[in-house]
Amino acid sequence: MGEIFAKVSEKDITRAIVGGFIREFEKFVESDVIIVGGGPAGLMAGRELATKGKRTLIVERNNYLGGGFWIGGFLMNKITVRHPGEEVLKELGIPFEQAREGLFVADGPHACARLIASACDAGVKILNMTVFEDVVLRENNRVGGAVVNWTPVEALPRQITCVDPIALEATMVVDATGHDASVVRKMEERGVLKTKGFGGMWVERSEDLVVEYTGEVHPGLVVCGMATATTFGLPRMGPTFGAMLLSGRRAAEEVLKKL
Ligand code: 48H
Repeated sequence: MGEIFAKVSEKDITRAIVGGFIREFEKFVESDVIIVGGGPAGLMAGRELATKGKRTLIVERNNYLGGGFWIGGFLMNKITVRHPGEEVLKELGIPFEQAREGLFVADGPHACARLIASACDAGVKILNMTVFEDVVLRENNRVGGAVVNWTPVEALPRQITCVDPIALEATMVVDATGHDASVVRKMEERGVLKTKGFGGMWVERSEDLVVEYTGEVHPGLVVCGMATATTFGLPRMGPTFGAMLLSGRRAAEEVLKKL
């Protein structure tokens, strides 16, 4: 029987994985920007920043990227955007249909896959299965990076892990952790910021407000996406994602002003 595949053994495969990881990881120990959370807002922000040549790292606690963008509303694999969100769908090459004037519907997995690919193509480095644990703080509590750990370590009971996290430095940090607003909440724990919790659903107000409030909430820290609603007590918007995409874009613009 002829052999189809190249003659490569287990040690070569292990070396390729370990070497590849270490080389890349070493480079991203210090980034221009760390984006915590790889949902639609974080991916969009990452894509825009990496496109501008900024060293951009996305820290994501799950194995998969995309957050709530995969399944959209009610486990039905459909995501919607209101005008002008469809312009971003077009830009990303995501097929969509018009549901009614000003409202567009797309397939969640297709949209999500395209957004992830576009962030990767732009040069974003992804650290998945990695959970944000704390902030690095400098003079006057300026945010200077993120303290992270492997998600499986965090998931184990404290008494059998005791694994210290490690710190990654960055000029800017973006909280794109969705409803949790994990980074802003950590600043709240430290007595630096205060979150209000997101409000009840009101699509027509919420999306504009989320984009409007996206920005720097503390020196070194920008908030975007649903985390903006949690931080400022803005109404939620349900399974419509135009504001997540535009808020991600706005976060990138705000970060660029500071780099
Ligand atoms: C590492 C973390 C941590 C952590 C969380 O939830 P997301 O999809 O967030 P957005 O803001 O990009 O989009 C929100 C949208 O999906 C949504 O839910 C909407 C529009 N809801 C409206 C409504 O009315 O409810 O993604 C956040 C990502 C996820 O992948 C998390 O796993 C990740 O952040 N994450 N990653 N460390 N501590 N916390």
